[in-house]
Amino acid sequence: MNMGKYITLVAALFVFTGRAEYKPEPWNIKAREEFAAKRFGVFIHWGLYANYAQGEWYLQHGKLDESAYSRMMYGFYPSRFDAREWVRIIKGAGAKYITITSRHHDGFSLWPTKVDDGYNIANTPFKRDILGELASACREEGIQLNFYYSLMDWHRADYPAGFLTKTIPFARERKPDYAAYKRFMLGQIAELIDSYRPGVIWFDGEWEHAREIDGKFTRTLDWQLDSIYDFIHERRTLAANNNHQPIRAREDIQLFERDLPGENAEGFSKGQTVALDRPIEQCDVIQKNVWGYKIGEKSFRSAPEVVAMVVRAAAKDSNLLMNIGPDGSGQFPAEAVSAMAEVGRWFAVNGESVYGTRAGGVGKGRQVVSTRKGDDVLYLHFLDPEVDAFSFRFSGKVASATLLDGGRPVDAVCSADGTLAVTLPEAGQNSRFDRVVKIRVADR
Ligand code: JFZ
Repeated sequence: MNMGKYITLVAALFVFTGRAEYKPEPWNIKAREEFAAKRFGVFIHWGLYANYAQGEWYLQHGKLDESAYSRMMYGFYPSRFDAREWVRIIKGAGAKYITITSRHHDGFSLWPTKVDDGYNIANTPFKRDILGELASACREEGIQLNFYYSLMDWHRADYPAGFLTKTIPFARERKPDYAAYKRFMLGQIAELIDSYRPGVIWFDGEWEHAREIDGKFTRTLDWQLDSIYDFIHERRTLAANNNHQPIRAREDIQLFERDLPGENAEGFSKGQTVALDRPIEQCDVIQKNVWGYKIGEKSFRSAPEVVAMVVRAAAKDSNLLMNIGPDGSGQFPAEAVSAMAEVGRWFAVNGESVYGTRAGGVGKGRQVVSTRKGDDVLYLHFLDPEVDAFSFRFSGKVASATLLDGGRPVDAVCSADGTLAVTLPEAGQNSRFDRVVKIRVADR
């Protein structure tokens, strides 16, 4: 074969196998759009670590032995776990989906998986299929269920330990074998999708093998993520990865951890370009500084704070995934329950200004932000109790301007120079919650 023919053949093969350029299928585009329209979800970090009540990293932070830590499997009995009650609280908060840790870094699985070595819920005294019960409760209530899945694993001997996993005292002999570990992961992911039909598989932990070493971004393991994403997509499920890296073609959602596009508040999204063609999701915590329940952490976000976070995210075209860590009894911390109930009361009145909206495009820093529905409706969110008025460039015509809560008319005065001045009717009342003005734009 001459060289020219060879090159043509290779090129044809690339096109044929679809490797040249990835294009999401129509079901996938639709699923992304439906996911983005939800705007508000609740993250749940739960596993054996809930019993230690020191956060989800306690195996590593506490310098525990993996073999000592994992014995908690025989003491895991969350007697108050009630999936319906969780879903009632979450739905009542106004959230539209749940993302739960099917398996966190400690390697313990919250469902009776058949493909592991027995380190899962079936071998606890509790025995019940937590993900199964949650999936049924979500299906009954029309809430989407998604699964966090850790790529990094602190329990399995075949996992090729990176810089972090190596710090964990491990009694057995490590036999790094990524092919075997990947088979295990794909087996679990197939089980998760076939049994519980999640909307999204949400990965985390890639970063232990992709980070800066001596000032140079270095990958110490080839995770073969494209093939994992293809495996998930074949099963009509979305894939996301919390890796703080520029988004890959096959990743369906761009994740920001405790940051919003362009804010880099926690330093995680430094240098991250925003994907304009993908839904965005920001995750954050209600019990501060921790994802898994921590008994000594007394600081919780208030309801107005949670509402403001969802609204600021929506104003940047992003969802908010607010984490709650249930305790070892299976209950959400009381502070989270009462805050979420208050959040729900705000959403019951103001939800239309968040669900299914896009970034509004106008605003004033963190004080006033906006969302919109098409070109017909603009929602102004007054997030600062001290700010009751806002002017912005506006070339359209206002059909009506009302306070979403109660429907009273709002002063919205157009000037000849093309600005619209909006003043709240309740000026001076300093509500702790976001006050929303709904502006209907007239047909021109
Ligand atoms: C991870 C987990 O380690 C943590 O326990 C929690 O589950 C959170 C949602 O995700 O935290 C991260 C994720 C990414 C990086 C660091 C910590 N990273 O890219 O450096």
